Parts: sequence; C-alpha cells; structure tokens
Amino acid sequence: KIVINKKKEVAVAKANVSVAQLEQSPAFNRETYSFRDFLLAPNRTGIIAEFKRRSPSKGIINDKVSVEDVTTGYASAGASALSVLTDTDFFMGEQIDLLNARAVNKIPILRKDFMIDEYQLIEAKAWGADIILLIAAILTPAEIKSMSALAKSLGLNVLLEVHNLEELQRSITPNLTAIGVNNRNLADFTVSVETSFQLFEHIPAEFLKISESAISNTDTIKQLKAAGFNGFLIGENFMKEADPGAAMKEFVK
Ligand code: IGP
Repeated sequence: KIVINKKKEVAVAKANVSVAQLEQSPAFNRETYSFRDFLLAPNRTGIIAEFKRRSPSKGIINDKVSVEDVTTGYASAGASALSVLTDTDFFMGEQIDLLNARAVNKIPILRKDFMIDEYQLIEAKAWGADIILLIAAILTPAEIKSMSALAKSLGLNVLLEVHNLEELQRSITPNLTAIGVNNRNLADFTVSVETSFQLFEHIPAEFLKISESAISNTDTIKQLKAAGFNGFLIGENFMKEADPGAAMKEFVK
C-alpha cells in the first residue's frame, strides 16, 4: 500500500532537516502565485501540465528528458500551472526536480506527492511550490481541515483530490482552493472521465474545478470546459513523447 513507506520517509526527513532549517530556505518567504489567477487567465489554457518519469500503472514513461526543458516547454505552450512529482518510490520524482522547476519558471507549481504530515507542507513551501495536493482517499476529514488551514497560513493553494461522492462530501472545508476529480481510481488504476462529469454538480461553486488524469484529446477538454471545469491535469499524454513541451504545443494549437 502506497502510504506506509511515506510515514517512514517523513520521519527520516524530519530527523535530518528541522522545520527551523526549512524556514531558512530562500523560497520559504517568497510570495506564492495565485492558482486561481493563472487558471482563469484568458491567455492561458487551464492545463496543469505534469512532469512524471514513471507511474505505478505504466512503469517508465520517460526518463530521458530534463525537468527544466519539459516545464519551460509546458509554460511556453500556455500551461496555467505545472505539476512536479516529488515521490520517489512510485514516480521516480525527487526534491531536486521541484527546486529545478522553480528556478526556471514563473507560473504556479504543484508539489505532487502523498501528503500525510504537516511537515511536508513546510517542505513544499521551502522547495518553491505554490500548490499542494491533499488526497481525500488517504486522509481523514480532520487531517484535511488542519492541513489546509496550515497551507493557507503558509500562502499555499490547496488542491483537494477526490474520486467519488462520499470522499467529496466528507472532505469539503473552507480553506481549499480547488477540487480535483481524479478520473483514475487509485485502488485499481481503472480510468473514466465520466467520473468528472458525474461529480461536477456536487462541487460547491466557490471552489475551482479540475479534472485529473486520462485526458488525451482536445474534444475531452472541450466537453469538460462546457460542463464548467476550470482546469485539466495532464501528465502521460505529454510525457510519453520525446519532447513533452512540443507535444503540448501541438495539442493546444
Ligand atoms: C496525471 P495522467 O493520466 O494525465 O498521466 O494523470 C495526474 O492526474 C496523475 O499523475 C495523478 C496522480 C495523483 C499521481 C493524479 N492524482 C496522485 C500521483 C498521486
């Protein structure tokens, strides 16, 4: 199961780098970008473009490209935000990927990881993230509430990920920025964009609405937009190409 190693990993990280040390890092006091402003900007695509070398369902997707080349390519193709995996065990992501993406981009960046501890939110800010992911399936409502309140106090935007109505209804709390419907079931990896259409009407109006995973054509984006979605999280469809930034440029043309 995915989260068990995380607890150990977080404990090791905590033992090695104190919160006080994280707070000394240059990015810790930067002003974050507004996820809302970039998602709703008329000159951008609403796409949250992801840097992902491997996934548990597909294995290696692309381990030949640099995070700088890919993310700057995405940004110039009109990405509203970037998503950078920092989970190593399942996705081959690293802290350095986020640091490197931050160094060369001026748009919001999502730290994509399994966040289970408030310490990881301090890390996210210190590493230059603007947005953190909270996955309803692995957190209690109390954890979502306290972690989103801490994120807000750090100036971080919060993307809550849900996969069904029950997760959505139990997890809503005021400090969220956006609700993402994951079209991929993390338990069995099956995908269906229908999940997004079904859950849309249950998402309260004040939150930005994102559809995540398994998006591979522009017709799907048109339909999701027509339904009212503001954002589209796309990884594999771009990463599977030799030049993911160029693939995104072609996709949005
Ligand atoms: C991207 P895709 O099918 O376009 O590569 O999906 C993104 O939604 C997916 O990577 C993802 C994910 C997650 C990864 C969604 N939720 C949680 C890790 C953890």
